[in-house]
Amino acid sequence: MNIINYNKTCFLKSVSQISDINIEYGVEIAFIGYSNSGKSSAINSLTNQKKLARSSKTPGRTQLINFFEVVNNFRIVDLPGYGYAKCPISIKLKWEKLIDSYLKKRKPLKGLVFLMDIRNPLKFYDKHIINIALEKNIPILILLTKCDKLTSSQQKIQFQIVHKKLKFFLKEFHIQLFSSFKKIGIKKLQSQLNIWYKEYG
Ligand SMILES: Nc1nc2c(ncn2[C@@H]2O[C@H](COP(=O)(O)OP(=O)(O)O)[C@@H](O)[C@H]2O)c(=O)[nH]1
Ligand SMILES: [Mg+2]
Repeated sequence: MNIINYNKTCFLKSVSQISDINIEYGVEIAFIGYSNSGKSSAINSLTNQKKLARSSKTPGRTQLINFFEVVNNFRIVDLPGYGYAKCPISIKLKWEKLIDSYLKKRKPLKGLVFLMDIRNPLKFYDKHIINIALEKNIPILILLTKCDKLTSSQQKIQFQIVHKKLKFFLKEFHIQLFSSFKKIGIKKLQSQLNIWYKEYG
């Protein structure tokens, strides 16, 4: 398989429930994390496009599951950000159910890119997601996002802390400092996606 060109990624469709997805073939890698953790920015950086996944200063705007096609048979998926404090509990529960059912039922799902703000990693719902990934044996790449907000020594300390905590939960995982603003960690993100696609595609 040739190296994948992520720049040609295009929008495929959005759904508000998983029964609306009518594609059952190929390989899917989902981007997951708290609302405002930097998912849309990471997808835009990965694909070298400014507005492919909408990035917003208002948390909680992405309320749908968004599918993008990288190449034929290979998709990336922007899951709704969880945990937006200001939204009504009924909407929160709906999102969480949507995310849970996607993770538990979706057959093409072969890997998770798990985004956490480096200043505030491993929050309550993150642990819930890690447990589902464990249960379903879904491989994980953790991105410690917005690392440009910390000095390089603070970055190293946070990296070690998160690494140590995750080793407690997970036998195998990948972890990377990441910044969409400073273009840090994008090569690692691309190479991990290449590996997953090659392995399952
Ligand atoms: N400092 C910094 N801010 C970022 C970075 N990536 C995203 N942001 C900001 O964080 C906010 C949320 O980003 P977004 O990509 O929309 O997050 P999403 O809700 O997870 O999709 C926006 O205001 C972005 O400008 C980054 O690498 N560094
Ligand atoms: Mg978003």
